[in-house]
Amino acid sequence: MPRMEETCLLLILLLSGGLSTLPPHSREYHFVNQKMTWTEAQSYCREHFTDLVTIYNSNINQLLLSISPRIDDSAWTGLHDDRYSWKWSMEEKAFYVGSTHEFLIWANGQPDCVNAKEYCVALQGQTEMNDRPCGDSYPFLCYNAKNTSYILVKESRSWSAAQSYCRTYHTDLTSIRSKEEKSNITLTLNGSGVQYVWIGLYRDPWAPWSDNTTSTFTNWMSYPYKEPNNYYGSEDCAALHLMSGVWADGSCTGRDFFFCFTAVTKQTVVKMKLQSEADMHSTEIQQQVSQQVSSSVTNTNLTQVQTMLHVFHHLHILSSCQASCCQKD
Ligand SMILES: [Ca+2]
Ligand SMILES: [Ca+2]
Repeated sequence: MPRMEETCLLLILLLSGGLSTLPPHSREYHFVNQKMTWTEAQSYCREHFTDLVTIYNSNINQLLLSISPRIDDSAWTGLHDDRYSWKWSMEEKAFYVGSTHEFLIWANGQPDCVNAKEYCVALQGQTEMNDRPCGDSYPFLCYNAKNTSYILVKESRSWSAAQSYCRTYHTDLTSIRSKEEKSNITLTLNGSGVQYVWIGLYRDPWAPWSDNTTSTFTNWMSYPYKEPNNYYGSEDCAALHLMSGVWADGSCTGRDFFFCFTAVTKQTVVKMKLQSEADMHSTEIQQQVSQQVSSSVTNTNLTQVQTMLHVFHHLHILSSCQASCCQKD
């Protein structure tokens, strides 16, 4: 008795990755030949592409040079420095310290990030805050949570050495999170004569990038100027020099060309050939097969991947079982 004819089905699955799982190489880069402020450039990139560029390594830096003109001018990157992105040492999470605050008061003109080097906060004149170079040595204020006390250590140390001391002998460098805490600290400092005293406020400079990712790669100019230098006092955005590819901080309100990127959705194509004695021309059978394949794919290690199956658009019923396709044995 002749065997029932086998039909074969070719399934092509397109698996599309979510944006957050994409490595940097699946991005497309764009040079925008218009001059805008950093904020305008950011809006433009977000509207027309994905965001301002993040530079993860020297290859991307080179790539940006290769798509832009060699002129003595600069283009914004997604790198910026947020002067209000402070954290308390004790909590290590973001704490917004705006320009005005009930009990945290910045001294006149602060935070000014002189020479792009001031990323730790000291109380100045015992009451007002000033961002200072973390390597400077000052007396410091520890907090002891066991007996809710504030301890002034008059021996001068760098901010991180002061932090280690407080963490070893007490709880941490002090926070100032309420009016009460502020008055206790004022009492502790009263009559001590200290000019600057470290508290627990600090920040990570130049992080994150506009698209909210972080990159440890930097390519700051080292000669003739050592950048970033905050030379004009409000240089919180980073531009790439189009001749040399090195970076410099500049005023965010200045107008520059800029680089955007587009996140490219990664697609993995999986081809499957199925053979069966069932009638593959039957829509019902096709649906069953498709459902089974879908569930087996989504249950595997591709759970991180947003799985989209376009099975039926790419479903080809092979006219006959060619040797290369479905021969048994
Ligand atoms: Ca300062
Ligand atoms: Ca500069």
